[in-house]
Amino acid sequence: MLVSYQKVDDIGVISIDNPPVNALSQGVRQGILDAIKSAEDDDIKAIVILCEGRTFIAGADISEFGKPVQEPTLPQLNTAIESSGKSVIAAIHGTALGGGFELALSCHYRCAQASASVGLPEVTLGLLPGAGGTQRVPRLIGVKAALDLMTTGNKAGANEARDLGLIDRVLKGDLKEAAMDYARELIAKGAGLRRVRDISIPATSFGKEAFEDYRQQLNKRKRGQEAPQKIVSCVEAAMDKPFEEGLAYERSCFVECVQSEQSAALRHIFFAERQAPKVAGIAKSVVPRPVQRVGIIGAGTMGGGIAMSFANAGIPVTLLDASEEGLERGLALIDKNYGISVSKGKLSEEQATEREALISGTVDYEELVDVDLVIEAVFESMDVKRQVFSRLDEVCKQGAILATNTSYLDVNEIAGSTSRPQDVVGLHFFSPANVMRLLEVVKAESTADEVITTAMALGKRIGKVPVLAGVCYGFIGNRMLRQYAREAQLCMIEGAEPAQIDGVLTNFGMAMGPLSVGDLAGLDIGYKARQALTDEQKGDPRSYCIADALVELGRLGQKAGAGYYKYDPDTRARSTDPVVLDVIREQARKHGVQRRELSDEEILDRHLLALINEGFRILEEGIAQRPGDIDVVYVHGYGFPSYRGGPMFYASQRGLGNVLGSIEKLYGATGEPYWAPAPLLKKLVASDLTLDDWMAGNG
Ligand code: 3H9
Repeated sequence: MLVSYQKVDDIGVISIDNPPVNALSQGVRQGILDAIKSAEDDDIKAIVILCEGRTFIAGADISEFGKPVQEPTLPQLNTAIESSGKSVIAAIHGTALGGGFELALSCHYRCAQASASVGLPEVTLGLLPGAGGTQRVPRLIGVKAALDLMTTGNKAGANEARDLGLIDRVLKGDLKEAAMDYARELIAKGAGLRRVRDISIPATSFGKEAFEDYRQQLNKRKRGQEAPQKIVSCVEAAMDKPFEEGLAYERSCFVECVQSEQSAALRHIFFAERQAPKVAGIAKSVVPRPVQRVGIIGAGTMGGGIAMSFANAGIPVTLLDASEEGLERGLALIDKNYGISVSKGKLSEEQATEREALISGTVDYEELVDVDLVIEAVFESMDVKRQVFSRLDEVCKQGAILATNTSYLDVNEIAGSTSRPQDVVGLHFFSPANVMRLLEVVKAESTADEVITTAMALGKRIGKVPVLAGVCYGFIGNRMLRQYAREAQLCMIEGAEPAQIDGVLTNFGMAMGPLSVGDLAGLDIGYKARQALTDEQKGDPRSYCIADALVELGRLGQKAGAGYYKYDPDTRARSTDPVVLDVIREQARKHGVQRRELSDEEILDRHLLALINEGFRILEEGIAQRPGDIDVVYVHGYGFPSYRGGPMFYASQRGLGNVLGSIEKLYGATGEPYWAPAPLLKKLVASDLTLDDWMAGNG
């Protein structure tokens, strides 16, 4: 039964049991409403609402959005709870989120276990709290704190929530017993009904100007997103309008959000992230190997970032470098990074010290005999990697997983340099590895299912979003990135300035434009990598000649104060540099390119279509398991705006026929083989199928 009601002495207990997270599906809403009605008629003095399983209600059932609304709606239920003539007490454990916390806010009292947390994360789904949250929270904690809570979507731990005024009591001991004691205490005190809707917000507490400032700040922090701005409007309504009118206004804004493309995109990403670690074809009986200690080879920026990711999750790490100096530099960088987290208030001194203590350094491979997993993050050269792996093969215990963080190299070949290819896997982290959430798990020909399962479980344990990729040059993300980066170079040589290209892509919502990314990463990296390639491998010289010319002028990017832009040495502010424009024109002349004006639309389309066309190839070749995996890769590894759902979702929204038509036009105009439409895209359009149809096996 989803909801049960039981009378215990003079208290009615409503218990919700809808695993895994007690989401408020229609059956749950109906069950609670029925139970409230039964309790009203019963001879009791108070009602306690609590949940079975691992958590209090984690929100509305997200999978119901976009489908016809079924009554009772959550706002209807919450009104019924708040209107109850008996005191209703929410007893929270785990996470009370979104609609779940709004239900608790409609109760007359809230208590929570110390380990619980509460929050209104709707904004992360392109929504706003639509069951009274925007009207009740400001009444409880004031306008500014309410805006911060709802526009960030951050959770507050029980103690913090009590200090803010969101909950009334932090409980000790067993949830049910402690909640019943609290209810008895309230009855004994004659505490009565305390309805949040009856609390008024002082009209002077946050003026019109303050709302305007807040909106502008949000425009910067949440550029392009609709829901955060609507949250501000709802909170403004909470101040200006009577409760019922505010609630009606909130409802209309919520309905607009649910129907928006942004919310559809964010909900897609929510489910895609959770789907990604699931690997088709691996039996449920395959269990992950235990991982208690990790080794990392290479104390550079990448190795250090990976070490921090594990230490942050409480997993001890042995960091190995070939030289004492390299090791010292690496450990010093880790120390500096933790120091920055402390100075920004993200970690306490104590937490930083604890985490740092989990990382020990060595130059001796023998110290890796006990590790359960070792991740190699050394220089990107097959010879060097082969040497490292054969050494690991000698020292590591049987059953240890040997992983490479390579971005491009053939994981099959790396696995072949060991006597245990079944234990070798790619674990491709993204820089900065302690921050970026994407983890590509690269399955080589011989990688054992158990190793993949372990990698997925471990990825989740350290807070990453693991995505399975097959072996090919660049796996999922970097293989697509090559196509995208090529278009940035070609748009430049054909007539666009770096600032136009970056501007078009950041206006679309990308975290950074492609040329700013190049300057940040350092232009010398690509340059060095190209030096190792033959002319044929390098491809069309127009797609790298400007970058090469800049490197040869010493313009290595931000670190040199100059790259595609020049950078102010003090503020790091970037500006257009006429020298670069000369270089671009000179290269265009050299390669016989007639420069012209490029429209913003053309620039945007070429970049996005390049990603999408390659995405379809990757899908058809089985390099990615599903379109949603590609989207997760782009959102979490490459700054693609989550509110656009990733390149494949964007393609579906735009219409595959339209996408194909645009790619065919580019192919017709350029004749370049990379613009030949991906066969899968053609096939789907020809048979009028969607990507979902294809995934369901109907292609
Ligand atoms: C809302 O409430 C709107 C209201 O304001 C207004 C309404 C009118 N619905 O994350 P996990 C599934 S908007 C449906 O791996 P964890 C999830 O897909 C909602 N399904 O577990 C997964 O399925 P599967 C506001 C949901 O322990 C399984 O549960 N609330 C929902 O790492 C386990 O999830 C939120 O945004 C849902 N609401 O984390 C909270 N939530 O096993 C969203 C989860 O098939 N949820 N599932 O892959 C979360 O943040 C995390 O799930 C939570 C648990 C922290 C609760």
